[in-house]
Amino acid sequence: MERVPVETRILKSNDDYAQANRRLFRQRGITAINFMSAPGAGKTSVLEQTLRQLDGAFHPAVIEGDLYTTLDADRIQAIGVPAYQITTGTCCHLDARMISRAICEFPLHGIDTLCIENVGNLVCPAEFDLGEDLRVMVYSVVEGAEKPRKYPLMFHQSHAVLLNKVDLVPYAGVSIQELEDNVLAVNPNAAIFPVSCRTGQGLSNWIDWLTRSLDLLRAPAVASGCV
Ligand SMILES: Nc1nc2c(ncn2[C@@H]2O[C@H](COP(=O)(O)OP(=O)(O)OP(=O)(O)O)[C@@H](O)[C@H]2O)c(=O)[nH]1
Ligand SMILES: [Mg+2]
Repeated sequence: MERVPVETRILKSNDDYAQANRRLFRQRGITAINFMSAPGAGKTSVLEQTLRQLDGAFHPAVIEGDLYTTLDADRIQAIGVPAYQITTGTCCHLDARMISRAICEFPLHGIDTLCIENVGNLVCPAEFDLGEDLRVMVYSVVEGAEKPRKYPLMFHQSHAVLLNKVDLVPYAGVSIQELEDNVLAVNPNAAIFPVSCRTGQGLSNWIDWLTRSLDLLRAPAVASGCV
């Protein structure tokens, strides 16, 4: 009898659900974006700022992932964007099956951009394809410049890395140049944006990049999903 490692089987099953999600998103003309970070790096703050500033050409909705509360979905609904909360209990990441269930219950009619905020965790979320088109990592600069080398997977997997909380650089004493070099060492293709959700610094560059990426992904010629 062939022995299949449990982790391999879990990821294979996840990939099947992710492919089904991806097909469904394509059919409905939805671009899905997976926002990942360690707890508290600023995913919901980035979403609040981004959704406020995306122009009316986009029709977004948000799926929130958290262990227990609906606090983040409440924040998104408060700015007038539809939001659905997945509470994972003890599970430290979202998986494609959770997204598959959520999109059965959460009407996506008229939605063309689905933002998914993953559970706060610097490691596990990056291992699970959700069927998304874009992966965006939010990193709090106060955590230090060396983390991309210590925890490379999420940095490596992400199309864009937002270096958030740059307003705190004077207090944290972290070098943004060293941090950017370390991100590029594990992911030379990453689009990197030093930003502050507190002061608004750098957000327009990020929004421009996101808008261009969404336009490209919506164009039929790049229906393969690569940016
Ligand atoms: N100084 C500063 N604080 C920020 C910035 N962005 C977010 N914060 C604060 O950081 C804390 C966490 O922000 P959230 O947006 O909730 O972070 P999150 O990644 O969604 O957190 P979880 O969903 O719990 O993982 C909040 O107190 C925010 O006000 C920033 O650019 N500068
Ligand atoms: Mg959050």
